[in-house]
Amino acid sequence: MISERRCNMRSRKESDVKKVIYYVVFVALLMTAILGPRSATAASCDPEFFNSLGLPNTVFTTATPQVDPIAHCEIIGKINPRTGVDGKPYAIGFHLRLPDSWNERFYFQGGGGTDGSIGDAKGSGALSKGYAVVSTDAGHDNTINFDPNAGGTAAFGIDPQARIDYGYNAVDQVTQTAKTLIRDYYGRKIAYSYLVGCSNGGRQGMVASQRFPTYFDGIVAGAPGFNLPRAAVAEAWNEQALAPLATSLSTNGQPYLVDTFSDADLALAANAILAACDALDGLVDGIVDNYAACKNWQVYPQLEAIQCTGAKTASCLSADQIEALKMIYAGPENSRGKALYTDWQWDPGISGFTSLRLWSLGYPVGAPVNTALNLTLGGGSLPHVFVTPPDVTPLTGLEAYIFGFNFDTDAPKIFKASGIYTESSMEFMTARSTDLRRFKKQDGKMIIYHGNSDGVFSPHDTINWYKAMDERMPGKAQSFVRLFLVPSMGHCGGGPGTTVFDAFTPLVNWVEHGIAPESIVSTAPPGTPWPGRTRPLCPYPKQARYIGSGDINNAANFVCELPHYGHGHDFDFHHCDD
Ligand SMILES: [Ca+2]
Repeated sequence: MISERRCNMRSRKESDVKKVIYYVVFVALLMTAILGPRSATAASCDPEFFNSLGLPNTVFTTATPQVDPIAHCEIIGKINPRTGVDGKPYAIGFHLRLPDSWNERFYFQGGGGTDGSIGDAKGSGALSKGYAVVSTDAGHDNTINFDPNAGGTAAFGIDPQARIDYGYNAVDQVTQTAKTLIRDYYGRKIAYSYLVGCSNGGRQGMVASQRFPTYFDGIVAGAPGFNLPRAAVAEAWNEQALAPLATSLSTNGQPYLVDTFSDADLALAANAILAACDALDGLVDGIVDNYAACKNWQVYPQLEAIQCTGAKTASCLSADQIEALKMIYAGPENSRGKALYTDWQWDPGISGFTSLRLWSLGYPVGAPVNTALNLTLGGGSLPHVFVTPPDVTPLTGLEAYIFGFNFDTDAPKIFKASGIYTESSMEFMTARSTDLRRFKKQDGKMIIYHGNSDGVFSPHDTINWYKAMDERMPGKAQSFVRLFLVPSMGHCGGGPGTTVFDAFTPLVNWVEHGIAPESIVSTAPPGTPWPGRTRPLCPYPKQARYIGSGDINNAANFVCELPHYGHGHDFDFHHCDD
């Protein structure tokens, strides 16, 4: 607008007058910003000040000056305190930190799992850089709402409002409240707003981009559980695929899964996948960069090559183990063969802790206790939060619930609404819309990342959504949303790959300086076969490819380019189409 006005100026004199006016207005605004009415002093960091703002249905329990890691005001409060249908108190708790040296930016720190704790509100270092950071329990408190007779920390799913708060309303309420508090505290506008999260926090990011597209300028959505109820069905599928391998019972009298695959067995599977797919990207380096080409027809023969011909030994997998892997990677289906989620990516990260070990198998704790998150976290959330009405189950019955979950009669309950539960979990939990026009229109930018060996959310589900969104937008997804697949990475981190990277700084550069991320450098941490190795992560559908010379442990010798498909096979994944 200013440049248009400049073009229309008729005389030098008028131009000079306007310059003076602009200068005076600019100085006045500057002085207001510096000296003007602002309450940003440590003296106002007390609950009375925040209560005096008169925010409806909001109670402040704490406002305390803090000095660690930098000087700031720490605020803890509750929105909409109320009594749930189970007679227990509920509220949307939040934790806000307002640094004395504020950089005029707002950072929403995404939650994780089924939430229930207010988080540290330090934003993985963002607070130290001057960001005002908020985190939230998403509408329930694990110390209050825990019920051993109703799924433990998943008991909040009995309360319809707590479901909706968890699904999307907490993101809405906490963002609005935090933004108001920040503006009132500093007496200044927020220059940029960000949401950064992984897993359920990544889901919150996608929820924000679709339901509240004007709230954030930039979003990092890691391993987003944007289709979580379907993924929860897949969790049950995996456990039932593994159950026949169990040779003993858990303390709850159910198949004990921890030893159905040893770590050595998972390494055998990883080596079979490497044998099938490592070289497809042009470089044998222990990483499958051309994941698009790594499919069943490549991997099955290599798995069958390591099948035991006699008794199980350390150097072979049993036929039942291989069958279970094929079932898991194909994804859940009902008895009519209809896919209920999606299939998964064959990737050597299968041997990493945050893949099958953490989610489907579990890890040993001494006693025969099933520790797989699919049986504990998923065991609580599937019956209490995702099916409607909730199937109230005591903690000791969660394993039996998952092993008995029926893919014909129980799986459809994630689409059901009934009685006081007016929204199905596929409504209140998901962020599957491909229409991101409003987010794009207000210049929103989003970076999504996803590990190819994620143990709970399939990278194919995220890829399928991205492809559909790109078609809908149409073909303009790259201009505002970029998806980075991370070879060998499990859920939100971990795995034998270059799994350490910073997605937030590239997002800020994109939002504030218009520099779109063409690649993100990642590093292999200690514990991987090549600590210190660096690689570019590439925006889908591009993949990292070696230039043919130079150190293969240096990202500088790789470029991001479109995959070499080869063999005439397309890149469409098997997926559900409800
Ligand atoms: Ca390779």
